[in-house]
Amino acid sequence: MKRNPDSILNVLGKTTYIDDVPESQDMLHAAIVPSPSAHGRYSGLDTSAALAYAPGVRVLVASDVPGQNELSTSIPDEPMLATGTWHYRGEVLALVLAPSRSVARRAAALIRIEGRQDLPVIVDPRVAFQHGDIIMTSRTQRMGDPEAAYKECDVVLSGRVESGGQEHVYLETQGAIAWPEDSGGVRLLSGTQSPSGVQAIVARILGVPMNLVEVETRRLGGAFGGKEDQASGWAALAALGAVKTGRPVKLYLNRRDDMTSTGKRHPYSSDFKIGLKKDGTILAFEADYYQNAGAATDLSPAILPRTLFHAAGAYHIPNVRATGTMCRTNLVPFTAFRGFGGPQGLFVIESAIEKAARALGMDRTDIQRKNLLSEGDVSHYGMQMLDVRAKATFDRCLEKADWSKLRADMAAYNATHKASKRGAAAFPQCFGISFTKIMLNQGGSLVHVYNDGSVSVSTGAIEMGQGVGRKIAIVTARTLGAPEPLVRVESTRTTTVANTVATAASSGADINAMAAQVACIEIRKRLAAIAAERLGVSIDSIRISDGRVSIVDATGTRETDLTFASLAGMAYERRIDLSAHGFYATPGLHYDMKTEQGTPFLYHVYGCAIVTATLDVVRGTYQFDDAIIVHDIAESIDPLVDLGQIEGAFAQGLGWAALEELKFDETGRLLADTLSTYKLPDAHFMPRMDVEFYTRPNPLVVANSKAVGEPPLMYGIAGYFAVIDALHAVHPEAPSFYDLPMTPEKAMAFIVGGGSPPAEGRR
Ligand code: LUZ
Ligand code: MOS
Repeated sequence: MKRNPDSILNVLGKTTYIDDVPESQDMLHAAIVPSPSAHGRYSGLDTSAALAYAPGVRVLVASDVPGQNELSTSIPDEPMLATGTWHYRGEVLALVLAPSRSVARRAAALIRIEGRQDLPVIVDPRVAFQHGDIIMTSRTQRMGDPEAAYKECDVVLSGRVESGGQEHVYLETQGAIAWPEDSGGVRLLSGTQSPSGVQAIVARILGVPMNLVEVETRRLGGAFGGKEDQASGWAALAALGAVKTGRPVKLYLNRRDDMTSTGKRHPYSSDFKIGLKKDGTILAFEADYYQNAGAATDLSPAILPRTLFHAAGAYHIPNVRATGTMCRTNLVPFTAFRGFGGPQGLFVIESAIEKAARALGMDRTDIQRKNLLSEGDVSHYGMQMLDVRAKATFDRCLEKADWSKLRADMAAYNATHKASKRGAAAFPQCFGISFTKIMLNQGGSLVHVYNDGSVSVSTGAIEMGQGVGRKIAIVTARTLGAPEPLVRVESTRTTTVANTVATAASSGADINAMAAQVACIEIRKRLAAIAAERLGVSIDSIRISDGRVSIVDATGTRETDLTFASLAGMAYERRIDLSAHGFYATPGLHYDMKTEQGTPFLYHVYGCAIVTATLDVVRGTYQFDDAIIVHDIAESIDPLVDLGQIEGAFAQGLGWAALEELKFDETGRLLADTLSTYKLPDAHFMPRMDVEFYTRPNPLVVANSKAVGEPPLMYGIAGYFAVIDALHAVHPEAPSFYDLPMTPEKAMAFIVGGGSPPAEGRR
């Protein structure tokens, strides 16, 4: 099996990131001055000590911004540099430039805030909601009539669900280098998922047209959504510095600044109500989601609908009401994170089903199975579900786990073991693929074939370790008929492919490999015409594959002397264009915001995970033993890349569900703001993983594939309920608690408290 070339260079330490770019003598280094509390007012900054600290120190504040001092792409509520108030801890008050990074940091620490007055702090989304502190208005999706349906139900249950945020912990922290240009604009190397997005913001900040700002991104050391919207501020600060000083400026956050000043996954607090028949059929479900949006709008208006779209999970529920509200708090603006509001919604419906299973005395998987989506079902947002793979993957997963036997074995184990208990849970998946904002579902490419037959392909896709470059190279080589080693995937640049969208929503390969394919089909046609003419056969009989040209007709297949490279040379001699631009816009998407009905997704990804856990009853600790995953990959473009995505996403999901604690105190201070205190999943934390691909082709997408980036993260939810299951072997009659992440502290509180839920109000 061939490997992703980037991964080999990564392992050898040869790939270059922004921090590896050689620094010129004249380069200035930037440090930020973060706000000291979560909410406050100030009259000014005393910069005298900072300026006197060393020669060449410069301090830039809001009044230095030549254009608009605004980072938001929706409601203008996010100044790049604060102007007299701050709304979360870590907001940038000033930018300090100096000839070295350490001087910049030390000078920044000498800046004094004048007339500081701290203001009341809200960290809890429900409190913000009570104060009317919300962003835009609440949104509600509905189908049927839950109120009426409850009357038909044998049990109706309600509950409260908390889910914590999550730090991205990309290996490479946020940063950018900006070079001033003689045009008055800048050239930037930016650690972003969205070079066009950064270009637009930088142009706005500088007050110049977009054509004076060029943004390049070679690759990222991880992003996970954290650099979808939030890379732009750091790039724009560097750009401001470059334009103000006429020198290159490098801004690279250290880990603590990054953890304090950049957004994370949204914490949610939610209420649900579920109604079922005795046999486990779900008739009605309602949910209210209080999204902790933080202090600025950011991507929250795109994330909230994804929560609503995933309210019913992988189930068909005839009566649904889902209401979501973005609540403004004094925490860092929360942002995109792999799953994008989907995991938060899915945890609520799975919690409701867990509660129902207890009330009905049923196996949770029986309720899950009974209510799974079927072909042609209409979702609560009015989309007809086609090519549904929910039952197929669920049944296969239970079969692989030998579920009945597993349950019997666990019951026997739990009956004979006092100090440890085992538990298991299944999680079925249904995740919608396409950006929730329809406009974003587009992409472009530029393909050059050089006259020696080597190929260069550019798209809007950003390689962040997920292997999108590898997939684009494979599709390009296949479509052109060029040998794969001759295809080079270029660095992503706004001057090469313009008006792109963030590499996000799992759709990086779907959109960009499609766009590359469109361009390659053009070039291939031109080359095939040359071959047909040279060989004196019809163009339809020309086959170009892996660099060789053959004739395929009724008489069979004949090899020829022509090669892909010789055709390229001939095209150049004949003055035939060897370049093409491709464009792809996802077809068939529409959505009516008034009725909250439509077809917002091109398709869905299905799958199922079963996770088992062993709980140490004395310590409250647990370990995950096995994870059996059957994942709807369709036809994999690169199985190794896809397996890596599934395993990595699952690890991240299990971390979110059962380990990582993003804790803020009442003053809005992030308690774990370094990697020594923020606990992450590692190889020891992870269970044995048995991943099976469900391979039914998906004709809607390039190479019959499916998007893979985000969906497997949600399998982590099975881990939460596996521990809950084990906890109930200790206190079978106690009610469950739905407060993610599971932690040993919570498990211990449940055990020693005789099954009372751990204290609330942590967020
Ligand atoms: N980003 C975005 C996303 O802008 N819209 C989306 O729907 C989305 N979904 C998942 C991840 N990022
Ligand atoms: Mo997004 S959460 O950047 O796919």
